[in-house]
Amino acid sequence: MKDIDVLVVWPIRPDQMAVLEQTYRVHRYDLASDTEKAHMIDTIGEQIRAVVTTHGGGFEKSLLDRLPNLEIVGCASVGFDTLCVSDCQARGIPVTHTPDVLTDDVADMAMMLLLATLRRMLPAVDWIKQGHWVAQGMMPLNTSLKGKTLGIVGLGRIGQAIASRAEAFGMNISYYSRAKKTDVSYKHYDDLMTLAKDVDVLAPVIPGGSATQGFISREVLTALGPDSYFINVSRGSVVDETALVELLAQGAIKGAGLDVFVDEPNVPDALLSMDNVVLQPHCASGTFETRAAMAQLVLDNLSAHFGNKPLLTPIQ
Ligand code: 8YV
Repeated sequence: MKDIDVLVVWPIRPDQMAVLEQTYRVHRYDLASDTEKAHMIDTIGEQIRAVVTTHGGGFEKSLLDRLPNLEIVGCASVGFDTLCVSDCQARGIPVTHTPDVLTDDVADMAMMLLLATLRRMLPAVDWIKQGHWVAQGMMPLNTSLKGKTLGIVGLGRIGQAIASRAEAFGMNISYYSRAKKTDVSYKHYDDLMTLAKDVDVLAPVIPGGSATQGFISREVLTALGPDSYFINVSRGSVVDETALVELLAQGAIKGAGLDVFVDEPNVPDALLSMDNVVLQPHCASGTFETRAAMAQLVLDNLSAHFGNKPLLTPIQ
């Protein structure tokens, strides 16, 4: 398959990149300057049969339109809000993503944010480092997970993995989705505002993109109340981030654990100085093991396509 031209818009893990380079004729669009990118597409755009990218690298229609013989896009992420999926599918080009292999790490991140936020782990570290323990004694009390209600918005694979973890910590689980799930016993809400009023912690676990832009609105956040928390491991775009920052600053929400933001890698300055938030740099799937599995899934999908076999994880 060395005669198959693959455009790398964003690289996957080094081990899998080595296999990609050994197997296909790889063009490193990611390493090219803007001038070199334009020349690359001008000269070999017609040869490109596959694209490899990630959520961070994305794949835009302007580039798709320059690849007349593209057959498949492999993306190393479960979310695909930065890819022109519908435009690809309109041309009969499948786009593959990486569900399931990252579910546990993302759910672990949600629990880490939950625990660190409610138990105020980072202020506790400062309590020691700043000498407060010596000078003032025990730090102020914080909040148990046990007995609290976690409201999950969108009970998909990752949402259900978070729910089962939270249950193990003694939390009650409620969820919002358009349709009630028949395979779970958690309390279902078909109204987001009512869920927000009833829970202690709200966690959206829904895809990014225009359909969910600002889905967790200022009104929903306000309905949470001053003793509640917000946890986000999905996409920054699903929440009114401006409202979230204001409500956190006002104490209208008690705290937040955030792995995703609207304008990554830029995080609102106000969040950087708050002691009631735990911030992570969109690294929920950022382990050696999971990123290797995601990268391998990209390779496996390309291999299936060019081997005329069914794709493993095409976006439907
Ligand atoms: C990655 C993600 O952190 O899979 C996704 O949708 O957001 C994460 O796995 C992301 O792909 C990094 O750019």
